[in-house]
Amino acid sequence: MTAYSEILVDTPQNGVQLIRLNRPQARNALCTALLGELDAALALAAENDDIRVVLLSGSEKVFAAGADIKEMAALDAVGLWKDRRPQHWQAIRHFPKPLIAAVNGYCLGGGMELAMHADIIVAGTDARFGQPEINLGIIPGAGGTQRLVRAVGKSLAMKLILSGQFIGAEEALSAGLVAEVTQPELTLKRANALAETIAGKSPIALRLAKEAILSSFESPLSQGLELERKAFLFLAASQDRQEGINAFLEKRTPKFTGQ
Ligand code: DAK
Repeated sequence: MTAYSEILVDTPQNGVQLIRLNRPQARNALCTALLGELDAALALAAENDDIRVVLLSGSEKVFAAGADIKEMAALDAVGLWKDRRPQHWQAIRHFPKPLIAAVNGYCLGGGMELAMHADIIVAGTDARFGQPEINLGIIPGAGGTQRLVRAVGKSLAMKLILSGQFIGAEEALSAGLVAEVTQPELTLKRANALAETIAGKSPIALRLAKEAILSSFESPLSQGLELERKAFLFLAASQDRQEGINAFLEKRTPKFTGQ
């Protein structure tokens, strides 16, 4: 059993692993230890066939207030050179299963970048999204300049990153940053219901769908279409595809095994 101090890792239920950021005294600021634990928990989740989807949340009041500013302040050039955080971010980026973020309250800086590493964001109406790094004389360092512009377009990304201003959940929804907005007390419940729905699908199809969608950010359309075609063909060899089709024809619910 892995022991964690900065995150809470629940027992998986119905194929969903809930991971909660748990540094309330620092508004869930993403210190290196927290990122390391998240990296480790995701590595275990990636290997565990009982886990089909990971649900990531903060507390009821804050998702995460960004990188740990106190820790960052203590890093000199050599400290930054040895910094392990980029490796942890890489691991989060490469997590192969669906990752859903349930966001309540502040979701700022590195916290917003973490939410943007998720495949789907479900937010409470109390969520506040922002990239306030500019107020510290820095810029986003975990992909914010790249992912935010892809999520919401140039003008709003520029406004958020250059001004440090926040937006609320409804604006984030209309901009395409989040997939769904709920009452704050229902955020986790709603995100969990979505996670359970996804967890019932074929794990192989989920993995390939995620890979294909993410590849659209990296490659020209022709290459993305080629990847999709090959993934589609690959799935023809899976038992899950047979099961999905048989279940439809037999008018029953499919039971996907990941084979
Ligand atoms: N880091 C460290 N401590 C933080 C913190 C943070 N980001 N945010 C809050 N805290 C601490 C406060 O210092 C305070 O500690 P004590 O004074 O009690 O010891 C405690 O949490 C409570 O904070 P507040 O009193 O301020 O709480 P409020 O509820 O009034 O306000 C707030 C909540 C989230 C609005 C406020 O705390 C705030 O503005 N926090 C800072 C937000 C911010 O500027 N975030 C951006 C940080 S820069 C990189 C990857 C990523 C990044 C950089 C590099 N690489 C891989 C290279 C990302 C950079 C950032 O995110």
